Amino acid sequence: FPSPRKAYIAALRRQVEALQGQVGRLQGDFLQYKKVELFPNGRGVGQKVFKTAGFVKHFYEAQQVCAQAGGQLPSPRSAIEKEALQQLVEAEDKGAAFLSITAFWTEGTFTYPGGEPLVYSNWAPGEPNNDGGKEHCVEILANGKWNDIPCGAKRLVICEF
Ligand code: 291
Ligand code: CA
Repeated sequence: FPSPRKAYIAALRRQVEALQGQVGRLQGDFLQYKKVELFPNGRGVGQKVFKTAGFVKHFYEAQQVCAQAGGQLPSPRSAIEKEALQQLVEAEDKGAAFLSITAFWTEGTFTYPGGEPLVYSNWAPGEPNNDGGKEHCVEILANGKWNDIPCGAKRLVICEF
């Protein structure tokens, strides 16, 4: 007969093997639902997911839409994140989309919502130009370039999760 200690270890081993099987199946199921969820209006980049709402709103309403969904407006922090957003803008074909980035606190200085300085930008040539002295929000165009615009303009809503 196995000693109580050996029997205990054997039981633990069976439990670990069962857990490994369960985690493996969960990973497979999760990958499947990720694909389903991102088709056709979402893009996953690392831990981030961008998803378009499919409609246009003023900046403040767009901000609320994303916050209510538990997300926020997009803060692309690298070229790869910018490209994912660009793909969504192109695919949706409803014109440019809002970014989270604004120049509310310091005219001419664009920041993330918390006020942190930008770690990445992709301004179109000559932008930001604060046209008319009232462009404190930012759009990403179908070519991926950024332009400052009035926050009262209506743009495609994409949220970041
Ligand atoms: C021109 C440029 C931009 C400016 C834009 C605004 C957009 O780009 O002068 O710097 O931000 O016009 O007129 O304003 C609104 N309300 O959309 C046009 C194309 C990007
Ligand atoms: Ca501008």
